[in-house]
Amino acid sequence: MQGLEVELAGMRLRNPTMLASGIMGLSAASLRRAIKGGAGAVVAKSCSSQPREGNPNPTVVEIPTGLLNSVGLANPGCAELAEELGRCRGEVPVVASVYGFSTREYAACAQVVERAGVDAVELNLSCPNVEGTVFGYSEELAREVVEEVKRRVRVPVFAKLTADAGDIVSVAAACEDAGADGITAINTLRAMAIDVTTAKPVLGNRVGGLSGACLKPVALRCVYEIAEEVSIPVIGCGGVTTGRDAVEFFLAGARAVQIGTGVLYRGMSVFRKVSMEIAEYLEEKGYSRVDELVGLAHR
Ligand code: RRO
Repeated sequence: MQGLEVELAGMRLRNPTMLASGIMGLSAASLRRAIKGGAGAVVAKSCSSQPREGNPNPTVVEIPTGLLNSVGLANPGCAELAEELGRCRGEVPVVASVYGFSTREYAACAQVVERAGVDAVELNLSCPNVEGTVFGYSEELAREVVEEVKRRVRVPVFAKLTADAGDIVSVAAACEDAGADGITAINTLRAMAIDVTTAKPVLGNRVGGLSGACLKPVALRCVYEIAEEVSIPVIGCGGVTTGRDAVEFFLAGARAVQIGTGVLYRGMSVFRKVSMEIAEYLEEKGYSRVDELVGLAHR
């Protein structure tokens, strides 16, 4: 498809759709399915230095307005995941998502996945489901992590932030100042559901992260405001299901979009479908490249 190629922190993407972290991203086989489904890049499930089993079931529930998850960073540890990611190299950029309970752990995980040959690292500064510090709630802590990781790795580093932070725009600015190569906005929002029959929270962990179409207006606002403040690329994430959703994010200032819950709604070929819908929009409006849309809503 013509006009869909984009450049993101030095990486060339065949189209601006990316698999979001956490969705099917623990094995090379599932990442390959997303690539076959047309993704321009894939982000793996977040990993920590040690393996984690995650939270008690149920960890994923569908609610009328979207999806709630409290997975709890279940992963085999960065060394094992890195091996898997090494098997996906080649066709499209592969991004590892790393998590740390300390600045040092973020940096160590980033080094492990870089050695496996990933094309970029996304720092998960915003997981809603793990006990401990959420580094993305604080400008100082986010800055510290980004600075340390940038000292240790050469691949592009993206910071994934949350609107649960008091001021996501200031956190994004601190990340840029610390050397981040891009901002991913946003992670899921802390949320819950209660079963009125049992009078208990539905998720095993009580509270989880909300994703899906209902997130789009919040994510779009964040991308719009962050894009006003920073000059590094912004990647939109939250409620992208159709090409029109993606176009809204480009107009707000995003250079690419990540799709997570949308995979559940439209299958693994959602990336190809969304790309085709973006191409149709470009043609309908007389644009030749998706880049031409980036930030137009700021005029
Ligand atoms: O694993 C999870 O529970 C999880 C993570 Br790490 C995250 O960043 N966002 C989310 O909604 N769930």
